[in-house]
Formats: sequence, C-alpha cells, structure tokens
Amino acid sequence: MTTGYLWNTLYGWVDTGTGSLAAANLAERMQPISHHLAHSDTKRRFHELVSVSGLRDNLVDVVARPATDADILRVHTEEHLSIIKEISARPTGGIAGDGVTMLGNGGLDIALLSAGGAIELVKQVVAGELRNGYALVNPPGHHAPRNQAMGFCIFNNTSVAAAYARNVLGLDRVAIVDWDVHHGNGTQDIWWTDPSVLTISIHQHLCFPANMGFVTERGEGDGHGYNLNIPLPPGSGNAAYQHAFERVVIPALEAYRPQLIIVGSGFDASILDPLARMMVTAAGFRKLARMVIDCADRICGGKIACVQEGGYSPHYLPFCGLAVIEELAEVRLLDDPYQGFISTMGGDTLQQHEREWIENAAVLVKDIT
Ligand code: 6DK
Ligand code: ZN
Repeated sequence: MTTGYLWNTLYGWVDTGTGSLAAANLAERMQPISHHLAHSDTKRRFHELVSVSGLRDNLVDVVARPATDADILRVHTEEHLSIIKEISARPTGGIAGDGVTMLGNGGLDIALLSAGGAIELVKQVVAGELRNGYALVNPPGHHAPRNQAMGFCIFNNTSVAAAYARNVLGLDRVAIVDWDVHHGNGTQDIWWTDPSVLTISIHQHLCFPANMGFVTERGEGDGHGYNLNIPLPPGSGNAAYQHAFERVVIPALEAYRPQLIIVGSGFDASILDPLARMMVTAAGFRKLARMVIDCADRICGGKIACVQEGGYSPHYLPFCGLAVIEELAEVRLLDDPYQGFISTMGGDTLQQHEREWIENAAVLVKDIT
C-alpha cells in the first residue's frame, strides 16, 4: 500500500510581507528583513528535501485542486469568505483577521488550494487508493475559527477536510490530532459542539493564542468531552511528548475509534524553532508519527492524512518533516545531520512537572466513548 504526497508550487509563494513577524514598522525601528519568520521558503525547503532525498520514489503524487466555496462554507461563515475575497483582490493584499495574518494579492487562490489539498489527500486515503499520506500545504489552518483569519491561517484546512469526510464521504467519526506547538483554537472552535470530530491539540501552554488552550476547554453540549487540550510547559522535549502520546493521545484515539485520523502536523515544537520553546527532535517527531501509525493500524486500517501546519526553522524543519514522511512510507533514507549537535543540548528526560501536566489531561480520556 502506498503513501501519498502533495505539494504545489504556489504553496511556496505565500506572501508573508517584509519584517520579522508583523509587517516591518519603521516607527519601531524594525528594519525590513527579506525573510519573515514564517516565510514560505521553510516549507519549500522541506519539499526540496523530500525530492532530493529520493523519498519520492516511495511516494505517489497527489494533485491539489482548489476547494470550492461550498467546501469552505461547511466550516466557515459567508462573512469570512467574502472578506478574504475582498482583501485578496486588492493590488497589494492586506492584513486579514488578526494583526499578523498577511494575505497577499491573489492569496485567496493559494488558501483555496491549501484547503483543497487537504481534501484531495483525505479523499484518496478514505477511498483506499492510498494507505496514508502527507499534504505539505501552505498557508496553515488551525488558528482560523469559523468567522475569521488568524495566526497566519486563512481557512482551517484540516477542518475543511474533516467536514468533507463527514458530509461528502459519509464518515461518522473523524479525529484531528494537532501536534503543532501552538493551540489549535480554530479547530476547537469549529467542532466545539460536535462529537463526530474528536479534536486533540498538544501545545506549549499559552504560546499562541495568548488566552486559550487550557485543559479545561472540553467542548459543549453533545461535543462535551470531544475536545481535548494537552498544554505542556515550555522546555518539553521528546520524552514529554512521547509520554503525552502514550498517556493521552493514543488512549483517546483508541477510545474514540475514528474511521480516519487527520494530523495537523506542525514542526514548531522542534528544538531549533524560533517561535516556541520546546525541544522535540526529528527522532522525536518520527516516534510520534510511529505511535499514530501503529494506532491507526489497530483502529482504522491505517488511514492517516497528515496536513502541514506551522514550523519556522529553515534549517531543521525539513529533517523533522522528512522523518515523519519516511515513517508513513516505512523507509529510511537519511539520518538527521543535526542530531550530534542537538544531543549536546540535553533536555530529553521526562520532568516531574511535565508528568503532572500530562496527567491532568489523561484523566479526561475516560469520558470519550
Ligand atoms: N504573536 C502556527 O504555527 C502559527 O500555529 C503560529 C502563529 C504565531 C503568531 C505569534 C504572534 C503575537 C503577536 C503580536 C502580539 C502578541 C502576540 F498556524 C500555524 F502556522 F501553524 O503573532
Ligand atoms: Zn504553530
């Protein structure tokens, strides 16, 4: 059985503007810099490593198609879609949603192609044409709630794909596992009252957004218990993440028995990421992928669709991502060239306070049926 792989040249053309994080601001003496912290070159470098490593000999290309308005409107409001259309039509684009989410001229087309890429992969995995796959899409999606763009995200790609799986492909239960280091607030918002999509976010506590992602946020109404937040303290590394998967993520998936697992795959929990303070290595991400793959083999015929979220180390993200795709395809081609250097930084033991934070989430798994 095969592993799908999806990339589109336009994903490398997402316009993040100038300036290190927000737009360069001369009044604050922020000197313009060619590479925004979220510059899409980081993801293009991942794609190029997938290509030059030879890994694509073991993968089947999946071709992205733009999501339709109807696809977007399953999870977003008309107002949100029309504002994005309007900003995208401006000659120089503009700021969408919150203050940090740039949308370049024509950015609507790339955002639709990103959401549509997630749909296309899910469609082929659910149909059994692929065992699993990786959609290296951009812009990311997990911060976008129903009614706005936020945190570099225009449309919530994993949710658009989950809604497609539910409404068009007829699945009854889908799980979204979000290992991006930031909280998947948009995904949580979209499925808040809906038990047919289990949403799990493991993230650095309060890294972004500033006021969400608490373990106490569990969904409401019929959806109560079907949103699971696993906030971790800064400094968490491979051991903490692996323990959180063993104690919470995997037991939650086993209890829920989804027919499809969508992974929101960000690599900004990596030890070299500039936007967060976690310590996961390529080997750590490989292990997380392996645990989800083994779980999917037990509960849903191995059906996993990984969809790219964030990750901001142009040096290291490509190797973290490669490790995950290698694991999906069950091949080993390249070693992590940074491993020797990173192993001198320490931090790969489970700390007592990390264990306690994880237990606070583990006790909630019993309510998932
Ligand atoms: N903070 C993501 O990786 C996006 O999750 C992360 C977005 C982080 C934005 C951080 C930020 C501010 C700015 C101004 C004032 C307060 C805080 F969506 C993904 F790409 F996946 O702007
Ligand atoms: Zn992130």
